[in-house]
Amino acid sequence: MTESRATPPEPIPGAPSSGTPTVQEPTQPRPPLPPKADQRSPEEVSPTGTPTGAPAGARAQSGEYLTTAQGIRLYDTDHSLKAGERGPTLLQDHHFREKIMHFDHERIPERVVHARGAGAHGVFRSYGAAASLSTAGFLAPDVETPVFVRFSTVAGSRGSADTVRDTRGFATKFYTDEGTFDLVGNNIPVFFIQDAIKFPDIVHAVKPEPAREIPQAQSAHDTFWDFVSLHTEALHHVMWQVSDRAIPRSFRTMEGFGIHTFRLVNDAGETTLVKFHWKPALGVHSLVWEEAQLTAGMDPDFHRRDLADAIESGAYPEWELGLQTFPDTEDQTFEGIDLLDPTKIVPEELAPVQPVGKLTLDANPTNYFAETEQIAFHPGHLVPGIDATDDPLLQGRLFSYLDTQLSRLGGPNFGQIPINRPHAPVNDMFRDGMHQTAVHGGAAPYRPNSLDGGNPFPADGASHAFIDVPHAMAGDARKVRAAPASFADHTSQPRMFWLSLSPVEQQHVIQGFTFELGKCYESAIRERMLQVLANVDPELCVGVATGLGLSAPSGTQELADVQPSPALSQLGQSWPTTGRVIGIVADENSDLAAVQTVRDAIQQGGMVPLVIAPHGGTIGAGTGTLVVQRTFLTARSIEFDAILLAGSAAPAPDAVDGLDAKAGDPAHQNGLVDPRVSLMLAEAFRHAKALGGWGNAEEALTLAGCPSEAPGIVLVDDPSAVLDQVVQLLGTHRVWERFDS
Ligand code: HDE
Repeated sequence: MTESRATPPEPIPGAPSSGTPTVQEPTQPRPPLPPKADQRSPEEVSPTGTPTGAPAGARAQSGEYLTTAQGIRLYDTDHSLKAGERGPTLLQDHHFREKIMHFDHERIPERVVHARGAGAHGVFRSYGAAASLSTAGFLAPDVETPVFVRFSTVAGSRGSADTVRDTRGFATKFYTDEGTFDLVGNNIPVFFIQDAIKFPDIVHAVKPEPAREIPQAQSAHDTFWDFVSLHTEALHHVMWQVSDRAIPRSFRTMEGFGIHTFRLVNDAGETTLVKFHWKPALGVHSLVWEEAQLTAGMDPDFHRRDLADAIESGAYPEWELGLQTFPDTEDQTFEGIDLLDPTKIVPEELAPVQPVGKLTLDANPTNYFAETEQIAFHPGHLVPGIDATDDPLLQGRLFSYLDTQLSRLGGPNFGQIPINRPHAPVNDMFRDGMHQTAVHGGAAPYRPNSLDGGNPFPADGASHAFIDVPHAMAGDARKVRAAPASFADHTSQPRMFWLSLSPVEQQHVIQGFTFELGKCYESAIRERMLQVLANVDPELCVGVATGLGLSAPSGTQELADVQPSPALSQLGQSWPTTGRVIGIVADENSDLAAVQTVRDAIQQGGMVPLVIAPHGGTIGAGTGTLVVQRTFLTARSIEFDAILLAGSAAPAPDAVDGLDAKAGDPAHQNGLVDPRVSLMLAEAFRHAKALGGWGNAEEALTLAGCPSEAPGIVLVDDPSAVLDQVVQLLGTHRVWERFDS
């Protein structure tokens, strides 16, 4: 019998392929299915940057039949060639050897840091607002540039969970007409260290400890806090790292920062110092810590899935690129802040972020390995009009990123891998090497030459050459291993960050420190870190000390006299709700016509409705039939930004401890409401999520410990009105009033 997958009228994102599979094995030869509508592959350009005109997907598999790597058709790939049915495999089996040889070498080294990532294709549309500051063609008015963005965590291995407490990478490759520009940033605007030479040290400290290789993807362990407490320049970064910023709700709700100061140069040769910012259209929104921990177990791919689903459902993630600009003065400071120190920010109140263009991610990769894994970023991929500064962290990065690709991507020709190919002519006179895919003509790969008619010729500014800004060095510069005196201030900006947060966010910072230090084995490390915090703020230090059961030391220096920067808080505004996920709990007793109406309204509002029912398949009958996306067994609160209850969800037949241990939670057993639904509501309530319902939903909420008069609980008779109010609440991300501080 042949069946087709039951799909709701508007498909829910997440289908694995573009076809609907049949239960029966397909046996009729046919060409490979096309990619899904939400997928794109790298543009078809040659290894040397020439458009090929080949159709999209030309690099994918082709033809109806199974073949060897040499294109020879095969009749069997399930049996090796043997000396008789029960005999040994023959060395002659060329197909077996080729298949296993390739399989044996499928893995490449993962990135030393940022190994866990997810990527997407998109476009950057320039407003032109930076055109007077930089000659970069992609910043001219209305220019559209294809991009690929890769988001990542820093510490974990490739298979680690998405929602761990960590900094996130935010790396963007702009395929401009003048060559490739990479903006390789993070979601935290400052870094742990001030000089690249310490990078191996901080990374060794945060990675799993060497003897037991634990913990995975965690900073909550002795070596990390040993390093940080002895290395106070890391303090500003760790303030952000223990704050909500390090557990984002989604990649779509993160800011991005270039961190370093860069130098722009315009047509007249005038220079401006700048910091790059990405501002998410959806605002900055984070998980709460328990939610992040549950998610790491329930759905380790949470961020990866969220990004792909949002794009698939048309809720394209968007950011504005913004610039903070500073005069290029001799001392390279702004309002007393050293612009070369990557542990310092310039508050937006002192230098507003000026929008210069919009990034839209509108397509998922076709193949994770080919694109997201093989993409190779490099802060030295700069285009004319954008130059590096002497930030000692950036200087070291300019070496590291090329070097790392040699072992990761197997040689110097990684720029020819499809996702890395520039969209501008490449005429570099580099030759040969592992995995060379260009077929270079010509007789004279050197300059000057006469045998190739002199080609290639040097360009100049007028013909868009990259001209290094002839920036003056300090007259008395000497070779020293030293840092400027201003780099020694490690506490004023951590204090500014602390003072800029709302009370809820401050509580989360205290809790973050207490958790991380609480997981350290050595008391000396905790005590040393408290001493460091005492110089940031006494209330912070006391809060953490209390949780650790230690006494709070007094500071050893005067508290810095700083102004808060309101822009550092992520609360207090309302944002679009595009792509947010709303769970609807329903069963056969629910008013399914109302559920249908609400479900469609959610979809029309650009959000994702997921129906949660006692069993899979469908509920209801006839025109009122509803496709179920999650069951009481498979659903957990972490997947939903808000939950709607169409009735009171009576216990399902499998609501028994032996079948689903969640159902055994004594706190949620009352015989009236399914205990898994109660657990889901209770979690969503304490994670400050909006909850709504109609019919006898109030009973279910009350029994789950969610009083109807609590903030963010919407109980009215009209289901559409419930949805409207819940969506309103979603705009502020969470019902912050539920946290009592
Ligand atoms: Fe990186 N970093 N980094 N980093 N970094 C890498 O390059 C390095 C730093 C960042 O999605 C590596 O291709 C040094 C700051 C991102 O592919 C490596 C220093 C910032 C990514 C490397 C830094 C970053 C990387 C590992 C200290 C934010 C992932 C694999 C001077 C502005 C890019 C690779 C992707 C990846 C070195 C500091 C961001 C080893 C030596 C500061 C987003 O080359």
